[in-house]
Amino acid sequence: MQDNTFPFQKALIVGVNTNDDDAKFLEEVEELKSLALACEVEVLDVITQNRRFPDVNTYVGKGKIEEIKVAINALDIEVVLFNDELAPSQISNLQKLLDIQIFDRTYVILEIFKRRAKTKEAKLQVEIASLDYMLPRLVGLHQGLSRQRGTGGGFAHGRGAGETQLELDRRVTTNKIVQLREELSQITKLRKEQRSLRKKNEEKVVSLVGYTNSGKSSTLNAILKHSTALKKEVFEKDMLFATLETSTRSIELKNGAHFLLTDTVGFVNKLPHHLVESFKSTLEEVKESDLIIHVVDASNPSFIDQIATTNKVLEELDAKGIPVIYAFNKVDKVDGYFFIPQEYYPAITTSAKTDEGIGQLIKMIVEKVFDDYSSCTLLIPYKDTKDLEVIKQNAIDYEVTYNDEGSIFKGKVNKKITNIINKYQK
Ligand SMILES: Nc1nc2c(ncn2[C@@H]2O[C@H](COP(=O)(O)OP(=O)(O)OP(=O)(O)O)[C@@H](O)[C@H]2O)c(=O)[nH]1
Ligand SMILES: [Mg+2]
Repeated sequence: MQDNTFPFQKALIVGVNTNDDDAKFLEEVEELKSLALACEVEVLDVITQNRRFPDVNTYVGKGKIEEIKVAINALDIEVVLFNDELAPSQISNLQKLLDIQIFDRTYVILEIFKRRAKTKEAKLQVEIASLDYMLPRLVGLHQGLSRQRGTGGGFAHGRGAGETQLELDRRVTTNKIVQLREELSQITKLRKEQRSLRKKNEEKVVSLVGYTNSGKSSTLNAILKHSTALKKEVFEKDMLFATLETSTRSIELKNGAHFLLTDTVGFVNKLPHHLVESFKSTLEEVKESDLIIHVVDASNPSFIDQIATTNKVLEELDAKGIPVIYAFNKVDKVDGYFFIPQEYYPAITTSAKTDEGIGQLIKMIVEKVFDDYSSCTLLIPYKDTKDLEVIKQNAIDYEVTYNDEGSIFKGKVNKKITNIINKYQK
């Protein structure tokens, strides 16, 4: 009998461990559990199999299929989650064999993105990614969703997902993707225009990237506290994919330095390729940054793998070659001293929570981003005060004193105003 009082769908995870690194595999399974929980799906059991490759037809071997069937019956399982992206044929084979809703890791991640997307752009991106993913899988999903039991929580929750997928045939889906892409490209164009405007203003752009939940949004908020500009904090929360849209804040420091700081969507292990593709336009900002701050959760035992995952996605985005500073965040949660592995230099330990290292991080950002500024001492006669204003706008770390002849300016100045500076060199 169906238990309608249980708000979460009851799930079983099935995973194939293809490498020797058991700890990494188990971490991945744990992560899938949290991803599922974010979709109101509770994992009651995990069945794993060590194999060199997943089975091409059924992901796991025949014997395991029987084991899964037993577990489904014993635990009253409503949905089976597979730890990898399944091929369309695997979905439809498994669907026939298990006669239950089945979803793969990609689907779960897409589902979370769907739930979290707020802006028009994010919604479009997620929808395109979902349709791209579903197009070759319509048959298998169709079979599975026709059996939907409609409990309170879970994947079927109030979304009418079943009906819409039933109705979708390949042609309709393809047309829809074309139409959504067109809509997205209009928004992307607007973004591009905004970016080129910023370029014209020669604003420096710094982007925060990193694994989901590492503290990117919190780091942005912590840096904002050091800014003299108006503050509007970004959303931070202890959940996977709290941030789906990039948001940019202007940071203005007491020393005159100002730059734009962009918060971005987090990355995750096996981030679906379709998502990376459709989020590319949002992540274009990263590609055009002057500097990337790679935020790492230093308190997470898998931080090295998480760095590798993030760097892989950055590579996919063609964002390699941009200078990177690693911020090993959440050091307040680390017992004892945190040693930064040398290969990640330049790097710093931070805590967005306690503000530890944030001042130093800002200093490193300024040094890196304003490395085309040069130190000078200038004497500007009082009749040329207008020029002094221009110089101050293009300077950092400066001080102005006054004597009988005029204002004495000492500081670092942007080379682009060399012609003005040259007039007043002491
Ligand atoms: N103890 C501690 N917690 C932190 C620190 N930085 C962030 N957190 C917490 O970690 C959780 C995730 O922080 P976010 O800033 O939302 O992380 P994010 O990288 O933006 O995550 P996504 O947007 O989901 O990718 C929140 O609960 C934060 O309060 C830190 O330095 N120390
Ligand atoms: Mg965030």
